[in-house]
Amino acid sequence: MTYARLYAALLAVASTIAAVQVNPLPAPRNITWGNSGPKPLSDVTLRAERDTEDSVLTNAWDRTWETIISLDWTPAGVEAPIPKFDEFPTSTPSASASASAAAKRKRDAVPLRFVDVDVEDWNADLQHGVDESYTLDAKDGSGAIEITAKTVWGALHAFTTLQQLVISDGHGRLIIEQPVHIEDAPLYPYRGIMVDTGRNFISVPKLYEQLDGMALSKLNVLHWHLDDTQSWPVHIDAYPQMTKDAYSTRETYSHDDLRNVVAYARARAIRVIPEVDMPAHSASGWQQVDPEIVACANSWWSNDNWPLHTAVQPNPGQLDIINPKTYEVVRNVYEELSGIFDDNWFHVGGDEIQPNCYNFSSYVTEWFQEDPSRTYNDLMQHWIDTAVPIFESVSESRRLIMWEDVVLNTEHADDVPTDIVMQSWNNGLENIDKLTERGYDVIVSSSDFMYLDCGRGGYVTNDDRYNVQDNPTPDTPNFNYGGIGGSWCAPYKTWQRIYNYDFTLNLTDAQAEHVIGATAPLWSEQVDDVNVSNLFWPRAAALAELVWSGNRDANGNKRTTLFTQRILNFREYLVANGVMAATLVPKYCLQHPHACDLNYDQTALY
Ligand SMILES: *[C@@H]1O[C@H](CO)[C@@H](O)[C@H](O)[C@H]1NC(C)=O
Ligand SMILES: *[C@@H]1O[C@H](CO)[C@@H](O)[C@H](O)[C@H]1NC(C)=O
Ligand SMILES: *[C@@H]1O[C@H](CO)[C@@H](O)[C@H](O)[C@H]1NC(C)=O
Ligand SMILES: CC(=O)N[C@H]1CO[C@H](CO)[C@@H](O)[C@@H]1O
Repeated sequence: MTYARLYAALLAVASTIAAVQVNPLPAPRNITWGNSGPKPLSDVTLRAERDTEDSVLTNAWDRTWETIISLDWTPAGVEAPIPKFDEFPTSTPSASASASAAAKRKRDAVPLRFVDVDVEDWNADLQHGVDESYTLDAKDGSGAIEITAKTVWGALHAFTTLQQLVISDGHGRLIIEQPVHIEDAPLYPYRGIMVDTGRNFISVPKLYEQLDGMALSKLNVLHWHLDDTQSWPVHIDAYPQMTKDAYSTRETYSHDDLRNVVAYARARAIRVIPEVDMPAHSASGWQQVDPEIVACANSWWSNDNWPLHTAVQPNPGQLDIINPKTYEVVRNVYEELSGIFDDNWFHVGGDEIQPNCYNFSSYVTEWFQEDPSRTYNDLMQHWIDTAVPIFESVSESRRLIMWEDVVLNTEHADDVPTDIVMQSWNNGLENIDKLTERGYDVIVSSSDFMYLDCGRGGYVTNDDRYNVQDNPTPDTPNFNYGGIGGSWCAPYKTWQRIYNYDFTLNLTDAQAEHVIGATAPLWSEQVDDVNVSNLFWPRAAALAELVWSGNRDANGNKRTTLFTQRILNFREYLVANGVMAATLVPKYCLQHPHACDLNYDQTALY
């Protein structure tokens, strides 16, 4: 018998073997369903030792219950554990037997009226490594859903799990389908997505929408790439002229906007880690303070004559590493932003230095002339030695993140402190291996697996490579067919690509300890409010499960087959919650589990 047929048969007799229609995403580390029948809910009230009006917990519960009531959710597809052959019932129970069983269940079903939340440490701050574990019980005979958590942040995760467990029974009643016991905690403490508001502006309401999706999928870090060469959208009191390089006066963030995003995120157990990318990817904003602190802003970026290129994309610009004024401005901007973003961590960029750019700086060219033995590695070391003390000075608990380029690229610095966290985006496993080998903590963002902007063509204009009329065969690919189509990191990364990434493969245990999590970046050259949600979701949810509970079952086998219905349902749930997630399949595939699989053999990915 095939699994597909098992599924069909399973549905027919679902009640007898406690199959359930829902499983939350991310899958909890340990979820145990009972089989005594549905548990109805009615006006569930929060009971906690501290449930004051303004508490994070109370607000979160109010949101959760409000969502449960207003959605009255019915999942479209069925997720059920694939039964073992010997567990599979061979005949349907007789009508009278199932009728009397149903009657008994109805008698026994005590409605759940309370959610009791027991938090061990009410004061634990939302910072890296805070305990996010929780347990959740909806038991027989008890009138309360019981949640225990070490911290408020763990309790919030319990709520987003609970929210996905409660469904409509189709007759105006909310139920949890079976008694359930959950023990849950994340595999990795750092689980993020990266939004880029430098290439295009993203409005505050759209940022909230991303945070809603993150909360539902238990992602806990919004990495906010604030600016880039193209625009500077952030108001800075010290230099109000910087936002002359915003796209418009409306496409800016006030301090209140920034604080509101941080507060909205925190209320949902999400940290916001800002990035000011330095010293490369810098022109807009900075040049308004003093054009002398930016090199090559007015050069031709020159990808058409690559040996002379000053940037990897238009428009060029890098902070002048030798001009002392640079550090005064960097300090003032960084300190002001550190007062708004209260996370202990801050991302200070460090990627993609282009040597040619500094030919346009008299400070740098004279510095090289002073001592002909100096190299670009020395120049980057000068940046590290001068800028890092500024970055570390704001507080004792400040920890920095940089892109891996600063230690791995040709123009690397030779001595980068190993307490700086490295975000790895090139060469997949190879760079993760190199960085962890050298003792750096690593955030995985491998572009071949996790870049959500890839595979949508190029954006640079007047590109003659698109002016091709032939129709090549697979053996003679060109730029447009079988080639990269102008996207340097093509193709598009599908949810299956993301979910199956084993990013600690072949690392030693000691190296694997240095991998603290992953972030899926969405660079926004071709992204703004119109499609930001569509590109993040639901693919970010594949990452969310990968870093929360992994992509394997208890036996170490890939569980992508089971994840299919989870992510298809979750996409519907995101949309219902106002997160405009992309369509993954014809809805037929959602409603007919596994009918759209490539392989008839359901174990293909096991
Ligand atoms: C999952 O929870 C059940 C019930 O508490 C327990 O018996 C089982 O050992 C747990 N499994 C794992 C893998 O922790
Ligand atoms: C920058 O200077 C270097 C060294 O003099 C030279 O090799 C390179 O071609 C110059 N680049 C540009 C864009 O002028
Ligand atoms: C991992 O290690 C195995 C065994 O040494 C090797 O065959 C495989 O190619 C490695 N995989 C990668 C991606 O490095
Ligand atoms: C207006 C626009 O460009 N929308 C696109 C945003 O990205 C998604 C996903 O690639 C496309 O489907 C939209 O057409």
